[in-house]
Amino acid sequence: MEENISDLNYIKERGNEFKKIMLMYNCALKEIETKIQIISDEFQMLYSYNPIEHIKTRIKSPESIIKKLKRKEYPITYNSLVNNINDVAGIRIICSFIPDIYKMVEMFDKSTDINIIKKKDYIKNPKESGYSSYHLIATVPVSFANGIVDVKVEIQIRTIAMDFWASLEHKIKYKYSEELPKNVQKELKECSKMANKLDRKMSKLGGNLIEEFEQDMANNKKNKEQKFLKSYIPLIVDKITQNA
Ligand code: 0O2
Repeated sequence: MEENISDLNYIKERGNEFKKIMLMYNCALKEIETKIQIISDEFQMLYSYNPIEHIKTRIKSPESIIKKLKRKEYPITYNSLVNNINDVAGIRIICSFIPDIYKMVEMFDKSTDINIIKKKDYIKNPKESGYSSYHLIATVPVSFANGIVDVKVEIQIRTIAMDFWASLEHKIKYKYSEELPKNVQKELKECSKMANKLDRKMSKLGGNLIEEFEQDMANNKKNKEQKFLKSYIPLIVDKITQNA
């Protein structure tokens, strides 16, 4: 019989297993944060344009984990926590413009050390509440003394306007112990539409920035290839002719 962890005091005081699981998620967050920080630094250096405004990480609190397991009617055990809760470790990437979000997703798709297992596009299909963001569930390999473990991390990618709406809506929701009153829900949905309108307008204005950045990217790649051809190919050709 698996250990039931619904007693919060028990896991806080005696839950050694819980601490080990949380350590695993903490390490995964550090790994992924470093990888994203490198992408961000590289963008800044190569293209003088960085689609990332800022990054936030968080580990879900024990209270929140147990609440989610209960809400989704999953068993309240360690196994169930690891298998059913995808966002114990969460990283939020705040981008400047909407197209930047899709650029980031493209980059994650190409990454060989971050494995995407699920994608949810709440920008094209916002949630009933008005929430919009792009969610990725990924695994990152983390090296421990006993071997490598693939740990799940939720990556939320959104613009400043989407983040503004989600953060404030979260706070407003907290004010009410029960479900939000219908009129508040309606107003929040209205606010989400306004934020979306602002986002699209700003993205339209920033469109040239993105095009310039893409052009830079293409030129940079071309320059690098030309540099490689100019400096290394003659050496290789020399070597081949010497050996002939
Ligand atoms: P908190 O407080 O952020 O920890 P899954 O099992 O992954 O398929 P899940 O996790 O239920 O399903 O799905 P979802 O809805 O894709 O992602 C949940 C997370 O997105 C939430 O985590 C929030 O962070 C965010 N989110 C989703 N809907 C809303 C919303 O209407 N308003 C706000 N502000 N955030 C939202 P948690 O665990 O619910 O909360």
